[in-house]
Amino acid sequence: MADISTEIAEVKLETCVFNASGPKDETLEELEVIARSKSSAIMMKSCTLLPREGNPKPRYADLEFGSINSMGLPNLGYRAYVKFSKILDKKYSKPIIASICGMTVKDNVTMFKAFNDAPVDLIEFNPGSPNTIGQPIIGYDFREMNQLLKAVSKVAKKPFGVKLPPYFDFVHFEQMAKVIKKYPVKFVTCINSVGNGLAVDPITEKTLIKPKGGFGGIGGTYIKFTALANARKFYELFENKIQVIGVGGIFSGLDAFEFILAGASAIQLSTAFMQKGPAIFEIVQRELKEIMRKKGYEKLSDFRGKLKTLD
Ligand code: RRO
Repeated sequence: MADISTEIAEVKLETCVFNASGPKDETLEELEVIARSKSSAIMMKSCTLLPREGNPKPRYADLEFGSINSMGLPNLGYRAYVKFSKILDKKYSKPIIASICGMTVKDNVTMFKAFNDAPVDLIEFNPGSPNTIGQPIIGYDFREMNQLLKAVSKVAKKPFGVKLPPYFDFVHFEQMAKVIKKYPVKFVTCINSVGNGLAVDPITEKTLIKPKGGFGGIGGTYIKFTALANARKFYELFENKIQVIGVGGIFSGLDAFEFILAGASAIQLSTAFMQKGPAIFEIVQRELKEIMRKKGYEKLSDFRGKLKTLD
């Protein structure tokens, strides 16, 4: 049987497939569903200093080939996730990942410090949701990213990575990579949803979601090629010194295979988990093993990053 285990920042994962921050990972009940599934880690919802209700509903909609959301960062506040990590750590043996998404530099520093003393294995720093009303997507502001990474790097004791928005221009990839390389960032997660799409219902002539005039982050198959490009580009720019986790439009083992070929060390399921439920983790893992068996690959490093180009 093919071995699809991996390591992120030296944390061992039984398989390379786990849940993305966002869908169905806000409450302890939801996190326990993930803990009992085949997800190889328990990723928690991005948290803020104080609990947030999030944006008005409806704020998520399934689309033919994906999803649109403008959740607005609903979460129970970081103290709840510190507490949940202790409960999950006692009950289950899987790595636990906190996702931090503070509104200010100070909030982020406070939360990084708090998770230093919690039984989380990794931290995924999400510097700015695409849907927080009145807040820009921080990942597009390279100066602000530099300030944030400088501040959190000073206090972080757990290995951490950065969840990035999609980039579309080679210059932007290079600028972001240059900032990230200055700090002890262990991995990047590519990509967050593609910000500010618009989905309409032609019958009712209304937008599908309520917040922000109907604008929201697009996920699922629509964004797979953008996600693959981002995973590939950062893999090339980081030359194996900083790992890449792929997320965006992965529904099958074949999708997962493509991301690993592009250079990803692990992959996350977001819209697929939202739409298909916890059984999807095992399906993707089984399909990936089957593809590897047919191709004669025994482990991920046999093909990871080895995408061929036509020149
Ligand atoms: O909660 C959200 O609206 C949200 C977040 Br924090 C994020 O990082 N990405 C997204 O698509 N939605």
